[in-house]
Amino acid sequence: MLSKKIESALNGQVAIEASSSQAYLAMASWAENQGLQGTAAFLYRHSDEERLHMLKLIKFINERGGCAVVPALKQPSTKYKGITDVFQALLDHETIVTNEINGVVDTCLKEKDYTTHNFMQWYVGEQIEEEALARTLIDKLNLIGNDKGGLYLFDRDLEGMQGAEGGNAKGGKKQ
Ligand code: OFO
Repeated sequence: MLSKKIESALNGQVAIEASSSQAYLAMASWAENQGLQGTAAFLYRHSDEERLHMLKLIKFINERGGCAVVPALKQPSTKYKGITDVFQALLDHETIVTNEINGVVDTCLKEKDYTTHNFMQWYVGEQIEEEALARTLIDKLNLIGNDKGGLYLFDRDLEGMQGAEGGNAKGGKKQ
């Protein structure tokens, strides 16, 4: 059975994963309207992954005798200066998510809830990969600069690139 503190910390995390999914959906739609089809496909997949992160939490809360709360969501930003701005916003968001996850883990230790602590380790690992992936993509965009040919190839590469869950920071498959 979850303590009220843990239940509320986990529900906070449900809201954060939902907001990640919504933010990346908005980024995907922006990219699609810019003609960046590969980037859009990557971000649509990323948005779907975040929804799965949220679902995983909802199921865990309910299975452990808590009550999961499906949150209301704020409208995410719809305007970006360019593609680098999109991935910088994504990295900034993930950095916040990492801090929040660390906060949940800390609450688990304080409450001596080792089952939830164990469950949260999956999210800890996921954050390392997501941040690394975002940094790699920003590095590539900085290398490309204003080179339109480079941007074309970047966008094409992203078409088939898995998110952090399906690949590593270089875009390859997890072993
Ligand atoms: Fe759920 O990993 Fe990003 O936010």
